Amino acid sequence: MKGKTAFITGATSGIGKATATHFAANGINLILCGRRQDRLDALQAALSKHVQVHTLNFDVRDKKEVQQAIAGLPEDFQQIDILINNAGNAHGLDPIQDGSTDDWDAMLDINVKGLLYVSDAIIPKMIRANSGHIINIGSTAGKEVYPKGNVYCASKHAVDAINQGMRLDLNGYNIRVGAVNPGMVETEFSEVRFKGDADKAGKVYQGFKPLQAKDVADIIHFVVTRPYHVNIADLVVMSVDQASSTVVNKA
Ligand code: NDP
Ligand code: 8X3
Repeated sequence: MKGKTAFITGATSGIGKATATHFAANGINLILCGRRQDRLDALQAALSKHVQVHTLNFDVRDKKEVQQAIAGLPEDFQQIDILINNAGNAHGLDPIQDGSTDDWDAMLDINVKGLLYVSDAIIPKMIRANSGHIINIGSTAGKEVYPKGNVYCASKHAVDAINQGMRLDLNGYNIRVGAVNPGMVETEFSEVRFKGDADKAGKVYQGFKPLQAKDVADIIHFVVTRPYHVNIADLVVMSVDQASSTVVNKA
């Protein structure tokens, strides 16, 4: 994998940031994406000591921005060997009858349409190269539905379907496609879900040992470092304390 280039969306925090750090330590060049420029700059400064790093600032919801950012990549970063479709989040945790349509728009636009816009811009490069690896970050929320999870779960079920669809349609192009579906991971995810309420977010991870972003990054690195003919199609990972979205062994 040394000298290959990975394109990571949502690299400014959580799973994406941990994956960028883990990849850099293993010699994988990086294209890091997000909207928070200060964080992109800090990551570039830290990780470019180890590998080549290019940053792109765009909102995955903005189709034009996505297309222009990827079309304008410098020559050295034109070939993308690994795409980590990670940018995403939950907005709200409400029964469907109380849900906000703005929250629903955000989740479907970011987690589903954003993932598609980025993939649309990168898949042709992989087809031309007759090589590539796409990892879609799904969730246990894409495998089951939990109370009040309604639209977030729908968005991750869509990622599950898109992952399967990509693998079917790209069969024959020598491109690996697979999903990594984590259970609860302690990141900024719940802070975003609860709109900055750190107390409420912190309680989600209290009383048990949740996955950490670096645990998921380690698994993503394992997935990309298998022999090229080995494609891990769909991987679910949870804390030992978690059995399903709703069954969590809390002290
Ligand atoms: P974080 O909130 O820590 O990170 C989310 C990342 O997505 C940030 O880097 C953020 O960057 C980026 N992002 C969010 N919205 C946009 C947007 N509109 N355009 C571009 N980038 C965006 O959460 P996680 O690391 O936990 O989440 C990463 C992925 O993992 C998500 O797809 C999430 O659904 C999934 N997941 C998370 C789990 C968890 O329990 N934490 C469990 C299962 C799956 P910026 O704000 O700078 O744009
Ligand atoms: C994030 C995990 O359980 O909050 O996808 O849906 S959960």
